[in-house]
Amino acid sequence: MNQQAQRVAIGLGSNLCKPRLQLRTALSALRRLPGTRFCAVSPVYRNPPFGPPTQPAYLNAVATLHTRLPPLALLRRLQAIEHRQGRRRGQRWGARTLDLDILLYGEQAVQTRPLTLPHPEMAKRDFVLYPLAEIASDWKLPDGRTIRSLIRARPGAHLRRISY
Ligand code: ROI
Repeated sequence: MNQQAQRVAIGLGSNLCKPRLQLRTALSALRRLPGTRFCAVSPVYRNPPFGPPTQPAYLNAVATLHTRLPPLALLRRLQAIEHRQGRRRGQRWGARTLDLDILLYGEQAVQTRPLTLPHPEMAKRDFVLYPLAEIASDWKLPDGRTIRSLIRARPGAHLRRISY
């Protein structure tokens, strides 16, 4: 872990087993990651499922961290947190107790088998862009677009801000 700390954005999502509690527990786990300083967390948004509609509404939020963990080591840590909180990989796009996605890792573009950065779907997902814009609207993707500019064309009408 000898590299310089990088700013990263983590997307959190849950729609099973007390989602509010799932997010709070995951945030505590993020605060305890080694080589990592917790920076900010967005409000929580309740929103309908993207994908198959036959599942409960989601709670989503985004956290930012400064970490010395390299991308793959961070991914493994996040998967361990998901697993501890009962995540079992089943149906693609199915309901889940906890989803932790690395959205942005500095301004790096990474294309490896388990990890693509920026997260390939983030620019299409209001439930990622809206919370991220509340804590890091000036962050630039590797192609130069800011979060603020990505959100401009998106209504975000189905998102409802709630408290933790
Ligand atoms: N839909 C919403 N609203 N929020 C999510 O976090 C989420 N995660 C997913 C799928 C199933 C694609 N849909 C989602 O993985």
